[in-house]
Amino acid sequence: MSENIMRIIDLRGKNLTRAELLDAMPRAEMGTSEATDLVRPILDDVKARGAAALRDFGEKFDGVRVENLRVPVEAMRQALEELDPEVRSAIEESVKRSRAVAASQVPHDFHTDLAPGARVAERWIPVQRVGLYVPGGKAVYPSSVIMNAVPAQAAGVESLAIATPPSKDDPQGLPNKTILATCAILGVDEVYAVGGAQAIAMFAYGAKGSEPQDGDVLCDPVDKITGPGNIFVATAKSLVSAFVGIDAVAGPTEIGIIADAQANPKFLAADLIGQAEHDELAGSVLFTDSTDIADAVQAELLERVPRTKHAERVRTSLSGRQSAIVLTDGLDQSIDAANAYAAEHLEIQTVDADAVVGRVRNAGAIFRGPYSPVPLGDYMSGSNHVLPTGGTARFAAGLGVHTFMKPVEVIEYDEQGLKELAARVNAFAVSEDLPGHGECVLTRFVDDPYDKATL
Ligand code: HSO
Ligand code: ZN
Repeated sequence: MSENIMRIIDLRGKNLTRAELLDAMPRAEMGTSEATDLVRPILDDVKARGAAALRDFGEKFDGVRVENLRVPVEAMRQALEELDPEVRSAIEESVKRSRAVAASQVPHDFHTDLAPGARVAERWIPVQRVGLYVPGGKAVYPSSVIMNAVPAQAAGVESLAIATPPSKDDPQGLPNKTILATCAILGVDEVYAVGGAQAIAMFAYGAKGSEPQDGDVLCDPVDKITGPGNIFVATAKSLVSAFVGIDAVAGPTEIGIIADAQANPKFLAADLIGQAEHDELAGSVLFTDSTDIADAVQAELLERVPRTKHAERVRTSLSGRQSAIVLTDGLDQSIDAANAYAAEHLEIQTVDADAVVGRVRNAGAIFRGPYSPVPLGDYMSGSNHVLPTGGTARFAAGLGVHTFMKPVEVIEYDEQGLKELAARVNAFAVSEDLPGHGECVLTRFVDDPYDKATL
């Protein structure tokens, strides 16, 4: 018999502390990078020379010098016309479901009345202008355009720009056609054929034009940048994050699955492979208290991995140290281990799935039951597939309408409301040796706030 593909982490009979449990959970070790030294000059050059620098970097890194950095709306319309009808129908269904969920996600303004004339309100205000980066190259994911653009639109973001690398196979360097068609479906008409760190610079600083077709300004600066990208894009995002908003910088994608003896090993094996297909570093972790299931899944993997298209990538990923079958004493320990791992995606394939869902504390998104597999969420469930990786689901949430909005409190006190608190605000201020603070309040009620005798 050939050797099993996934390693086993056996937690049975071990009563681990939280720290030990965290330590036992598999994860890839990320190398450090020298990208900063390469990225900083790109940012500076785009800041200084705008579109001229963008054209130079496109030529250098993408192998094509693009005249029309701003993609003509006509090119997007045409890409949509030429799109395979089946793919078009898939994209449209995905957009429809994502829009429905996003619409119910829009947070409501509210207020709290604390006393007569004393109210604190909260207003949710959309970010005004957002830049969305869409990678090119091997991993072109129109689904990620949907996942970023739909919540931004639902939030009421006024202007949304997309940047994606030019393709050197196109005579004008137009970006990937499915991406352009998706932009047309989404109604996004500000799209730039600009990739890499230079695209992030363009969003962060804006870019002045350098050719007549650019006008004076090619691109206005944005308030927040979202979207995935390679190490250079990620480094550029973190460098500009001092003055422009960014979403989280994602690590390799992951799946955790909690399964009991009743789960279907074919489903489990397929779902582990589906995640591993993304990347040699993708993490796939199965938590189970059933050795029969563990054995059956290993057998399924031996059968299936050689038959899937990206067999080598999948094998590398599943046999890497970031992937494992975690054997537990029972459902309780499976749940504890899954909470410690804090998977980006967590599938629950157990008899009483709802009871398990209720006990999950840490996961980017929870896929409940055998008919809610992760790829459904990747493409079309209506949920968002931009989720916290690397254990950050312990404190972070996935992308949503909230990503593109800010809650702002409005303090609404009237004379009566303030008067009731005047003496106590003053006392607090004096205790912090900031009497000028107290005088702001007192001056509204007494003739001479500096004369302590009159207070
Ligand atoms: N599973 C990926 C998203 C994706 N899958 C896009 C296919 N296309 C990270 O959540
Ligand atoms: Zn995926």
